[in-house]
Amino acid sequence: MSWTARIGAALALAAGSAAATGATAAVGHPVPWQLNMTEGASPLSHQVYDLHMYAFWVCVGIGVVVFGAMIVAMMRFRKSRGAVAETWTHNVKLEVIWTVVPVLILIALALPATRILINESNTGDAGLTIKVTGFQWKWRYDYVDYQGRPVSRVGFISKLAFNSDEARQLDSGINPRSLKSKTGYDDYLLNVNHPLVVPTHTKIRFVITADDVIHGWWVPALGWQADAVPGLIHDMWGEIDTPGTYRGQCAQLCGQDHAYMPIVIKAVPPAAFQGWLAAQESRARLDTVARTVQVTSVPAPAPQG
Ligand SMILES: [Cu+2]
Repeated sequence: MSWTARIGAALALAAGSAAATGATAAVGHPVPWQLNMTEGASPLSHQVYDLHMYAFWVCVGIGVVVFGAMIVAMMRFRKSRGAVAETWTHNVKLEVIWTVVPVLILIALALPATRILINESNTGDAGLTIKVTGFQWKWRYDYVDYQGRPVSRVGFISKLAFNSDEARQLDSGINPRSLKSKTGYDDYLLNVNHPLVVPTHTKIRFVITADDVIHGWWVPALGWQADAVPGLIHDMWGEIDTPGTYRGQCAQLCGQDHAYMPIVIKAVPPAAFQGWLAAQESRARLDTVARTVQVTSVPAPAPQG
């Protein structure tokens, strides 16, 4: 294959992977050899992505100007072309320009970034509130309220899926590559026993804390990462547009099994979520009734004397 054909093939491959990236980035999943960040699946992550692209093009502009000036200086003003160096050492006008221009660039970058930071902390008017608690080495999710009404005792521990946990043990004899989902997706160390179920098209307020050490709750598709600190509450929000599975990890080094506490969010349409939540609430109610019956049916001690 000639060089031009090789370059053409490489460009075609790059264009193909860019197209694939564009298609999958819309639902927040990275693809192999992806070069850019994912767009994520929440209004906040879209804003973060747009800011990233804006900052990227500002950097490209600065790069073109700086390297362009260097190349022009090297080509036109070199000794072999008879250039003679100037002898002045200060130029007030030039110094004002190279101070003011970077300040203006920094302000132009800081303004949209600040706008997004303010938007990130606006957790008001949420349709669903979920409390996220980090433990060594698992997560607990408690549903606090939904559509303005308190949720009654719906909460669970979400930890590494049993098959991954089994395979990761020393001398387990299980090939991690054999752990594939039904769709053929390699999900070793990525799945949990109970995913966090959330409705789509609903503003979700996450209140994030920890019970032992500092963890970090990070789902890239939501566009942010929040530290989970014992004794502190951080609140953030997300709103997922597309039903699907979104994955994340603990983002603070929290101990020996830090790498084994993945996060899985399952986003379903609101009607399906309501059904799921009602089933969880009635199960919690039945559980309470069963415990009460157990306690009250314990035979009273025989009278003495
Ligand atoms: Cu952790």
